[in-house]
Amino acid sequence: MKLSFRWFGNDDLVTLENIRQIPNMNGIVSAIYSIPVGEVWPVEQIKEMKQKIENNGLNLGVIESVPVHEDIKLGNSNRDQWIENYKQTILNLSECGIQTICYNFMPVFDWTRTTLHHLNSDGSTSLALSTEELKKLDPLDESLSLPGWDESYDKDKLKDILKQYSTVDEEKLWENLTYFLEAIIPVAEKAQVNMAIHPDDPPYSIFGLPRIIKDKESYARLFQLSSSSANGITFCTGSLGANPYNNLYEMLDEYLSLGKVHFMHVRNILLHKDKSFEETAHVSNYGSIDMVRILSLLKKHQYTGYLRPDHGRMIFKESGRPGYGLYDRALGASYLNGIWETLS
Ligand SMILES: [Mn+2]
Repeated sequence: MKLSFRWFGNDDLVTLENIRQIPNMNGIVSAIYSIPVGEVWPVEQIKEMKQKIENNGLNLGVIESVPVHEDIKLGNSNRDQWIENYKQTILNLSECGIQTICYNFMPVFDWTRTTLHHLNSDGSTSLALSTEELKKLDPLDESLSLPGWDESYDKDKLKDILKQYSTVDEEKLWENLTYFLEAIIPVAEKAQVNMAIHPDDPPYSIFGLPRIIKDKESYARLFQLSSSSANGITFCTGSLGANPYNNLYEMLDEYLSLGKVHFMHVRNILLHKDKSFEETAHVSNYGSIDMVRILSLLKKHQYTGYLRPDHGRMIFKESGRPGYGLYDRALGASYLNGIWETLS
């Protein structure tokens, strides 16, 4: 297991100088955020980012994410051009030594919460999702904006895209994912790049939009699409753990044995009866996920890929990007280091 940390580039308040001081921190997980979704990532820009990270004694381990253009997810007639661009980006990343690309296939909205500032009893704040609140949320409400949502859509554009999705059900979305993977997996395989699809977060339909990467059945179907190891996954404990029917340990055990796990996101959530949850400290007894069991499985299968502490709480009066402060993610990393050392 190689420990890594998400970094949002030069604008991130969390600096590489700080990240490198976290014990055993080896890799950086990042992306080029200035490139519009769907455009090719130029080699020069990838090299520049990589160099900056290496100058700080770290490695660019994983790209998270290369976003998939909405036309591909919708199966629109112009998708082939976006897919050609995506292939070129895979080749360019490969040329720069990148071996793992995280991506997702969630329509319109990326991860979704109902609050970014849930107040915990110790005074820290964290991201949370209330299923009751979620029912009341209207994505077309002018005043509503949550990070994780693509800010590049104005409300009219959003209205238009949601309308386009009215004819896309789960089956159609599977068809569109199949079309995409049939095009890109052979290219990734040849370039020795592992594609690692991230599960939907939360792992069920929201706002009437289809969501398909969410449970055991989804993964069985995904793996059937291509047996290539380039067709792999990002196993995210927090996302998959938000569905109480997902047995994380059985799933992880199986997918590791299949060689499908290329990247690990490790965080804890406290899951309630109605499927509402709060993101907690990484430590097992704060939430619903047994971290020792998760890391034991990685140890059992001699997992050599990257793992990152996922979202953290906001603690020590830190302000910044919700879920992505320095302090709680550093505490999470240290905790995971401790488990790993014990297992070793
Ligand atoms: Mn995740």
